[in-house]
This record gives sequence, C-alpha cells and structure tokens, in this order.
Amino acid sequence: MSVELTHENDLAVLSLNRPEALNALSFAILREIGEALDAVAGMPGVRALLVTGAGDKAFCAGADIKELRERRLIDQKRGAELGQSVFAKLDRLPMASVALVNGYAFGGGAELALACTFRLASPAAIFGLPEIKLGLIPGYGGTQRLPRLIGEGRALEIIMTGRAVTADEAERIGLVNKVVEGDLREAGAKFARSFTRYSLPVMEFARRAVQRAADLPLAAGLETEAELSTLAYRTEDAEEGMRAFEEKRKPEFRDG
Ligand code: DAK
Repeated sequence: MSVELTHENDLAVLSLNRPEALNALSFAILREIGEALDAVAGMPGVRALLVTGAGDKAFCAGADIKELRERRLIDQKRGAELGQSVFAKLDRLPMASVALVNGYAFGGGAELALACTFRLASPAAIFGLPEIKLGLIPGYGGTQRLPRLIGEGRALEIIMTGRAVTADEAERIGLVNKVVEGDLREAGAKFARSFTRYSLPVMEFARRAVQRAADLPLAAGLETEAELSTLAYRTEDAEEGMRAFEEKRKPEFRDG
C-alpha cells in the first residue's frame, strides 16, 4: 500500500508513502487515497485529518508523469475526473483536513494540498503547478481552486509560468495558512486542536457556507448563510454553547 491511514486520538493521518518517487500520484495511489478518505469519513472519534507525504523531500511531486503518456484521450479525461473526484471527497468529509507540506508540492501534489481545508508548510516547502512545462495544464482541480484561494492574476501567473513558489511567498499570498519551524506533524496536531474542541456538525456548516461563497452570487450566498446559520440553532451544541456562556463555564459539545 502506498497510502497509510493511521489514527492518533482524535486525529487521523493520511500519509502518501512512496518516497522513492517523491510520493508521485499514480492512478493506483489516487484510488487508494479515495478509499482512505471513505474510511476516514466513517472513523468514530476523528475530529480532523492531517495529510502528509513520507520522507523529508516531498509532500508529493505530482501526477506520475511516467504513467501519463500514450493513453487514449478518453482515458485522460477519465483520469482527470478520477483525480478531481478523489480530491473533492476532502470537501465532503465530516471533518476539516490539514495538508502538512514538508517539501515539494508540485502539480497534483499542490492540487491535493489545495483541496484540503488548511495548509501548513515547513520553511523548505516549494509549491508549483509546472504542468505547462510538460505541455499540459493542471487536471486535478488546480485551475479552479488556486484562483479561488489567491485570486485570478496570481493563479494565472503561477500556472502559466510553472514557476516555483517558496514557503514564504506561499504564506504571503495566502496559499498556505502558516509556515512552521520544527516538527510539522506536531505543529499540524497543535493547529488542528485549535478547532477540534468545537462542534463537528457546526464546523461542517461553516465549511459548507464558505465553500459556497466562491460559487454563488452574493445574494444567493447570503441566503445559504442564513439557512446554515439557522440550522446551527437546531443543534444541541448551540443550546449548550449559549447556556455555558450564561453559566460562565466552558461548553461541552457533543456533536449533536
Ligand atoms: N512522476 C513520476 N516520478 C517522479 C515524479 C513524478 N511527478 N517526480 C519525481 N519522480 C521520481 C524521479 O523520476 C526519480 O525517480 P528515479 O529516476 O530515481 O527512478 C525520483 O522521483 C526522484 O526524483 P529526482 O531525481 O528528479 O529528484 P530531484 O531532487 O532531482 O528533483 C523534483 C525533484 C521535484 C524537482 C523533480 O523530481 C521534478 O521536477 N519532478 C516532476 C515534478 C512535476 O513536473 N510534477 C507535475 C507533474 S504533472 C491529467 C492532466 C494533468 C495532470 C495529470 C492528469 N489528466 C488529464 C489525466 C498533471 C498533473 C501533474 O501533476
């Protein structure tokens, strides 16, 4: 197996484990990621998912270039759809995901990080969508998620030049949430624990509402927000949160 899924208390960790090829995404690995994400969705007690790459050189160097050649056009389209649908599973998980980018995150690797809810990077991390250098463009969501995150001008520049983006620049332009020194896994766990104590269903409403922001005109987006924020009131956790405020104590959320 080139994808490992482990469980540490309330955190699941999905690790790409093909360091000899810089964790490049073969179609088989893409399928394994899909299966692992299905498994995470059903894991009791998991409140956040960390996504990492094995080895100290790469998060993931992108699609397996050696596999991309000499395939029928229809198979290429199916391949793009496979990658897109696997990464889209991250959006639909009941918990947020955090990409821990410890080195190269190129092509499909950058797209995997982009599909996570959050991104943390080590100072040595390097991002890029270098597909243009292969005569290609990104096929696993990069042309859609990158401009949503950092704006059209910056996204097009990165996609059309294929240039590398350092961790510092990635933080400055909002491509990563934070650059962290030291042990990235530990930092990822600490980052995740800054929100895992809150209500899972309510956090899911927040993620849904924000995800829709990029797709909807403002009026429709506000309607979605009104619906989801009203739905939050239906949870027992909202009742507990407001009662705890009045009673001047910490709330105990039960994901209900
Ligand atoms: N695919 C396959 N193998 C890879 C790889 C990759 N993306 N990246 C690295 N490797 C392998 C290398 O071939 C090498 O294997 P051996 O030669 O030892 O067998 C091993 O990993 C170590 O790599 P290097 O020797 O190259 O290591 P360096 O430190 O010298 O360089 C590097 C690191 C990350 C700068 C370099 O490896 C590199 O440039 N890698 C390629 C990065 C890249 O271009 N990634 C984007 C790929 S395109 C689709 C449409 C589009 C796409 C996919 C599907 N459909 C329509 C279906 C495009 C997606 C992409 O991601």
